[in-house]
Amino acid sequence: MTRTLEPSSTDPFFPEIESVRFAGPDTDDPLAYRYYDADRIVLGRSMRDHLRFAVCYWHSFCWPGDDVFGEGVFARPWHGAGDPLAQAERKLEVAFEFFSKIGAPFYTFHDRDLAPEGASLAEGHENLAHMLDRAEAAMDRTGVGLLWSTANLFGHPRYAAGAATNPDPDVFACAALQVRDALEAAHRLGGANYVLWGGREGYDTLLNTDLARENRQLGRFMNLVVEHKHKIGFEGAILIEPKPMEPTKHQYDFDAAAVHAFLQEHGLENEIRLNIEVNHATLAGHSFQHEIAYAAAHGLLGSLDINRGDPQLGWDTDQFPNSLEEVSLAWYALLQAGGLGSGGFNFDAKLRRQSVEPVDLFHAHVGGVDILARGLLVAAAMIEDGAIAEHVEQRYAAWGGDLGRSILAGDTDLAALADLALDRKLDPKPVSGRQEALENRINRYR
Ligand code: XUL
Ligand code: CO
Repeated sequence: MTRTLEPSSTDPFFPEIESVRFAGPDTDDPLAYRYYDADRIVLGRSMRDHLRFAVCYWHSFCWPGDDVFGEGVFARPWHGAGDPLAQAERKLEVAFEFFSKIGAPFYTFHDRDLAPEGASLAEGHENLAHMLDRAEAAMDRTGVGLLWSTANLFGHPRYAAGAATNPDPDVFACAALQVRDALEAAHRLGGANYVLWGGREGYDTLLNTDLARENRQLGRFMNLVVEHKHKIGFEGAILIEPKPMEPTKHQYDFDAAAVHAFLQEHGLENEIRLNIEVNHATLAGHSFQHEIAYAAAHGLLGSLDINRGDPQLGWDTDQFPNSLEEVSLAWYALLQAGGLGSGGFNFDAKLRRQSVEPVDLFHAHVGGVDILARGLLVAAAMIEDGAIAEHVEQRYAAWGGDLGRSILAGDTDLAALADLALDRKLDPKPVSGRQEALENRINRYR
């Protein structure tokens, strides 16, 4: 199915593919949904509303399939030499053809995915304005919405030493231009959220880095973004995407807890929430479920980037999800927290480099959507059964008694508790946590 259309062609890029439909678990059609039945009601909401999935523009339509050892292999017509704006226009048409055929309610983009950089800041700004007109028309035509936009503050050489954390305030101002434009783009296109991933906000060595100063700069930048959001009346959520490493040795937004502390320090804990990505959690030494549960426990849950890493590789492989266990446990944490609100599941995932045919984009997303739908069903069964929640409830039941309540209410102090322990000759015994039994129970829900 590899073809060589000119960038200017308006022919369908995926002519062999009709819209992807739900055909049920027994179908043999590899390009049909087996579990994702958009209108099926699960725990009182449609699967469509639970998933709110998004296709990311960058991996699926911008990345040419290169890696550090080799050049691009995908040979999409808009990747070769030619007028960058004409190529961006063709890429946009193909992207919306794909979003429509896969049935995606949302997409996500960086400013530079949509529009070429140009020879100057002014040209880049104009290119984006031009492409936003096209994007708006395509969204009106197809009904595809924007889950979030973001600014690429890591690709251009000026950002080699960071954007907001750069030693040069001129770079900070260039970043402000890009974020203003990308945030206003989200506002104009009715985006549900705006994301900030600190692409190069970190350090490679402390020998050349003033860590405290860079923290102040980053805090100032985030406050400027929030002020601008309110100034223009953007109602979507502002989200930070934690990641511990890559491209820098140490990224400041290491994990949910590090970003939580940063937000509190800069007075932003009620303004910014989190976009949690599966493999960023793994790279930080956590499970995806942990990062979701941490964010939810602190009122910071925003949206999810739903890709995965590889157990043998220590870098960000950005693979499509396919582990039912990982996805189900994430859903369980999510459903217990009441869902994602304005967030959704963004496939920040890319094909393997050998998956050179356009149809591979369909296989990847169909599988990703279906594993999410299946995970939702497992987690819904866990919730409906209630046995696991009941176990947790029982485990902490004593905290509902007089002693537990008085400790948490602040009615006692350390010395009084010490005396109480002695007076009552307390001798608590270990209680089984039942981990194996609970793990066995999970396997019943599949
Ligand atoms: C990088 C990453 C980004 C963000 C958006 O690892 O996940 O694609 O999601 O900038
Ligand atoms: Co991401």
